[in-house]
Amino acid sequence: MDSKLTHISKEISYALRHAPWEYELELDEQGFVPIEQLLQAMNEGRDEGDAVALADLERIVAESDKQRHEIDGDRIRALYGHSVPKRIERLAAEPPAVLYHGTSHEAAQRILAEGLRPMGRQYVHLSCDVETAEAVGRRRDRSPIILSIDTKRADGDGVAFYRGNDKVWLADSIPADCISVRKGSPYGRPSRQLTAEPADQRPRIPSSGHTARPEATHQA
Ligand code: HQG
Repeated sequence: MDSKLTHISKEISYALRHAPWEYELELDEQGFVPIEQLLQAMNEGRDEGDAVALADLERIVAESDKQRHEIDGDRIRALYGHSVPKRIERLAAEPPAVLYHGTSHEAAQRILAEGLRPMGRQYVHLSCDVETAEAVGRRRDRSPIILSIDTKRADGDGVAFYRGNDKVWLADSIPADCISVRKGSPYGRPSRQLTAEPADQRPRIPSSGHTARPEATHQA
């Protein structure tokens, strides 16, 4: 995907995950907004040559490295990552027996003690495979800790799981007794921690007439 589409993708994630009000958008219960309204808001203050078109959104959905957004008829939504106060409704579903979570040494120590929490987002984000979890964790740590989640045990504890996309599952929280270390040593010498920011601490910088900016963590 070229850099123009990557930039647009980050702005769509920002609008649909974190700040729809900055675009005068209102997410419906499932997080959808009318495509027409999104395009209109994104094109406000943009030069004509830089205008975002429906074809750009379609290419982003088709060509992105991750399934971040979904188009359904004349609507579009973010599939995961939300931090907006209004909770996006999701149907509980049965996850694979084991899911993974990639994180920093420092966070892993806390997670093993107190469980996984959604922090700045609406849900905890889990990966279907170790490779995806590694990529998520590398946003914060050059040599991330990979945690395994025993989803059957979590189910026994009353935890509901929700499907984000083919590789991402969501949960409200995960108790510590369902989590084990799959890879790495959380108490070993931490590698240099990187600086991906939690969803609630993202600074704003101007972009295309809005106060929006691409997410620090998105496609980084
Ligand atoms: C950590 C990106 C201390 C957690 C990614 C993580 C993903 C705790 C951070 C998606 C904790 C939250 C989401 C606890 C959790 N104590 N730290 N009890 N519980 N944490 O960004 O999962 O590219 O909100 O380990 O690839 O890293 O933007 O969640 O480090 O799919 O599409 O708190 O965002 O996708 O950070 O990433 P985040 P995440 P995109």
